[in-house]
Amino acid sequence: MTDEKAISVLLKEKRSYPPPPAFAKTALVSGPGARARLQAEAARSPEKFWGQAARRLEWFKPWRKTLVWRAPHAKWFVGGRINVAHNCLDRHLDGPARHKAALIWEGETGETRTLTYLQLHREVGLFANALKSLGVAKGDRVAIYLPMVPEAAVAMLACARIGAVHSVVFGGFSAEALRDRLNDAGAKVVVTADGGWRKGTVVRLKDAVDEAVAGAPSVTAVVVLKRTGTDVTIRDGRDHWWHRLTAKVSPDCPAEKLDSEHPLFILYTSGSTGRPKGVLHTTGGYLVQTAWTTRHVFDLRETDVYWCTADVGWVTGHSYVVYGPLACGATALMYEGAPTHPRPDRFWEIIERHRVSVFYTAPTAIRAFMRLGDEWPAKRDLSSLRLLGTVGEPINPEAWRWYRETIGRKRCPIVDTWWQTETGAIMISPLPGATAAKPGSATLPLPGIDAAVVDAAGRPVPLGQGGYLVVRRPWPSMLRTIWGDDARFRQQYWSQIPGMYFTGDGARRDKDGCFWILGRIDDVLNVAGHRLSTMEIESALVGHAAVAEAAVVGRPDELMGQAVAAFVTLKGGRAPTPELKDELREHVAKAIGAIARPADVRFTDALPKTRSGKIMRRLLREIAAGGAVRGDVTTLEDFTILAKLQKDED
Ligand code: 7RM
Repeated sequence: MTDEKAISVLLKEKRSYPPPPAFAKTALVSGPGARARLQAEAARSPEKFWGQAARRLEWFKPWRKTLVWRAPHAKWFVGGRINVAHNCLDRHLDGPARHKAALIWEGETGETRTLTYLQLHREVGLFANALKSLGVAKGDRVAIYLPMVPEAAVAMLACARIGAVHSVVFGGFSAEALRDRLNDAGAKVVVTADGGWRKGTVVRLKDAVDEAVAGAPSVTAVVVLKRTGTDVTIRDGRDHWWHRLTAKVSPDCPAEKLDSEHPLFILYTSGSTGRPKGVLHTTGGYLVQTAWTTRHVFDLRETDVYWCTADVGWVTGHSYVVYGPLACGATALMYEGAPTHPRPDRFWEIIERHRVSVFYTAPTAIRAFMRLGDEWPAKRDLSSLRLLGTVGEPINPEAWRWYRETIGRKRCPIVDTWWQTETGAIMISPLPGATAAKPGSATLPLPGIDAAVVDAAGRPVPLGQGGYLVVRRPWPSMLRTIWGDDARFRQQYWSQIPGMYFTGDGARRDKDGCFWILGRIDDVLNVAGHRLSTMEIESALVGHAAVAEAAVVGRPDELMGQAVAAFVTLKGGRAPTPELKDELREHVAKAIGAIARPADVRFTDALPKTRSGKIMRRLLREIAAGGAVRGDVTTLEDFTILAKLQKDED
């Protein structure tokens, strides 16, 4: 890139886009002054601010104290009693939302289903009683391994209704990954389907469940939804068809009056070790912040058709497909299948067909659509859109502008929302009627959120300088612990920077105080917005009989943000063949899931290590990226390895 070009890119990146006046005029929070006032008010007393937000929900019993903070453990709305399903469903039945569409679903094969709040309420009541009939009680763990069908939301809400703790496992995870999660959570019941549709073929979910449950002794029952009509084996006494089970029970199931801190769900996420962590979220605080952020970040209206494209297997699906929108009484769209099936304009077709007005997706999807060409969105009527959002990874300014111009047709503000599985809800984001957007920046922490960029000692770094992204005060939807491993919770998030929650991300702030996320600084990869641990992939690789040692790093990928690059040394006598490379790729896909399949596998005689035996990851990252190795390599044990690694470029 010439200097001139580089400078113009920089200048362009610095351009800011104020809210379109027509949008700002009617927005919930309108103009930068309004946000600043809200922000200042919340900073003076975060507890008062969140208390006000909580009063928009229906509590069976009011809380005594808004926050009890014994670092690193927070309790929000202490003494309060509340039920998430009651707030997402029953609360809307007395008003005009009673017969409003709660969920509009479209299957990959083209069928659509609409469930009104009243209808969804009934389905949830039925399934809650079905769970009870299997012996599920308050506090029991229920695993949900379903495709993107309305029943996924029904199963989650049914758990919430009776106080069972759900653990949704993404349908793309392998049987082995599912088994590990069942065991870690001690799941009593698994809810699954015969199969799900993906790119025109059936994903055989029930087979994976059978394999997983064979190694998960805590599971006493499996509920199977008939979705694809695929042949499955039904084990007598253990397996139950969803439709048979719900035919035998009443739809009336009272919502349990749960303590505000009652566990709502466990969601496994990758950390910097090989074992996934069960992030635990609880009831009151989680719902308060997901509801507040859904309403304000998406400037949600009664009349919106809101579509978040995330799978319910990820936290975005929990907070912004199911709980946030339903708590707000919104109409949420849910789509089962692949974004480009059967044609590259499937998403735009869905927006056109259902008149979607708020659309929330991942940068990796945006980049993929960008590549497919403007003719696909151009053919569709996207005039219903009024707001766009992104989540999951940093968005490159080029994709941001494409999104704004080609999808938003320059009318729609874009909200770039930063948050994590652990934070439960959006933390840093524009408010679309108030904050000027900058392509690539999530802009400002939301009111009531004390995010900062600090050095290793916890001191704020000057504007413009990179540092660690931390949160200094507790927030309502924060994770409460790691399921079954509070020591890891303390160690992972609260020990690196004294007295603060460490996010694992690096960031810097510009002169306006806007946050620019620089990406993970731990051993976590972000592939197409999905979190993967390098260690987890390494341990899968060394689980293969031919592998002696493995090191996994991320390398930049234009489409997916990052791609998995593996360096492998083989056991004596094993030949480094192309077939073995493919075998190792498949091995990882089987152990974890297709998303973890390495893009590159390189065989090497040895891995570059420091004298103390640490794998030199920075060096491997540079090799994987294809660039020359720069910087200090004086601690490298064997320089010849470096030369060999760089030569092997196939
Ligand atoms: C919601 C979600 C969390 C990690 C996080 C970041 C990255 C997420 C953004 C982002 C830049 C964003 N949960 N990340 N959102 N980076 N800009 N707007 O993605 O637990 O799966 O991942 O994702 O690194 O730490 S997650």
